[in-house]
Amino acid sequence: MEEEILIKAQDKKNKNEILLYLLNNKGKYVSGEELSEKLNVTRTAIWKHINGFKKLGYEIDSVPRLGYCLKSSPDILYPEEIWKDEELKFLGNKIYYYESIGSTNEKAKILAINGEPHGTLILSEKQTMGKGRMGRKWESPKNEGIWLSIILRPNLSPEEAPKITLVAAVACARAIRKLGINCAIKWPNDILYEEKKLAGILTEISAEIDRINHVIVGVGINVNTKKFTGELESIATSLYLIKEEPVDRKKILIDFLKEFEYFYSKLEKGNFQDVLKEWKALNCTIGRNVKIIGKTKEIEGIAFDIDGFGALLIRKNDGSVERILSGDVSLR
Ligand code: BT5
Repeated sequence: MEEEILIKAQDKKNKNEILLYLLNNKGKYVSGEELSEKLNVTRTAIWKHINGFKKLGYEIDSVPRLGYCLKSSPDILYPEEIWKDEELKFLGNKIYYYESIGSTNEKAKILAINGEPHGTLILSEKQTMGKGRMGRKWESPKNEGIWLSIILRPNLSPEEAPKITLVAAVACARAIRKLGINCAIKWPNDILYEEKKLAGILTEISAEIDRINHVIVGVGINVNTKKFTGELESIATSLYLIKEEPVDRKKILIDFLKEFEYFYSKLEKGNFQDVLKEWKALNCTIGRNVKIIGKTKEIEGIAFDIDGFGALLIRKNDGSVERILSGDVSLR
């Protein structure tokens, strides 16, 4: 049975100001009186909320006369952790946060059909049926990674949708590189480190012939996985395994969201060239001998460029050029 545990579904407008106040004053005592005056809430309400945060794993000291002091935050991707950063404009204005779910992409699809707005973010600590492309499985163990989906309602034609995968790949690679990890993008949807997969992207679209209804971008980043087993042992890696120490998931998540907004806004303004330029600077596919395994055929040759739609251009051994829109690439 697929378990679904929703912790919170909330608009940024209604964010929990008490938690934000504590987060912004971490390590300091704030009195109940101060909280109640500044935030216009009763002392009883504050007390109730504080107990709720403690249940989530926030370590909060309460000392008579001194007040409350947030000592440490749990390693969870709680929405207020994202909202405490004021920089995001549309991404995460609404957040669905799960402890467990089948697949964030599947949930996002339902929410998109129900009319949830552009930029809605679906996050889960764990996926029981995480999806890769073409019916493949994405391992998403609890608290070990970032498993998210974004609902987008872009003003693009359906054939431009692959551009969004490139935006997500650039954002993901840049967020990871901030840790000093020299990862690279493998066309179309992988983030690799030393040829091992660190993150994957699954873009799904709902469209009519000439119009996109919505796009769901799913991103999975292996953060603190200590060990991969079975098939994944030789092909997957995590930030923990690279850095040899635990990595703060909240920071990666926030960095990713900021980068995504930045490059997505380029796309929206018609500056896709800027995305492409960055993609090219971060990729490990162009210039390589590749084999593309498509649904119906295999193609071998040199990947020499991507075009203005994000399609991969391959020069085959006979000199002819193929334009690849989707498929699995193996680097030779
Ligand atoms: C992908 O597919 O790389 C897309 C992965 C997208 C996952 C996110 S998580 C949040 C959102 N909700 C979802 O349900 N999905 C998205 P693909 O290129 O088809 O790669 C899948 C293959 O990667 C599998 O067949 C495995 O070989 C391998 N794999 C599975 N789990 C992995 C992991 N955690 N890390 C690295 N490789 C993995």
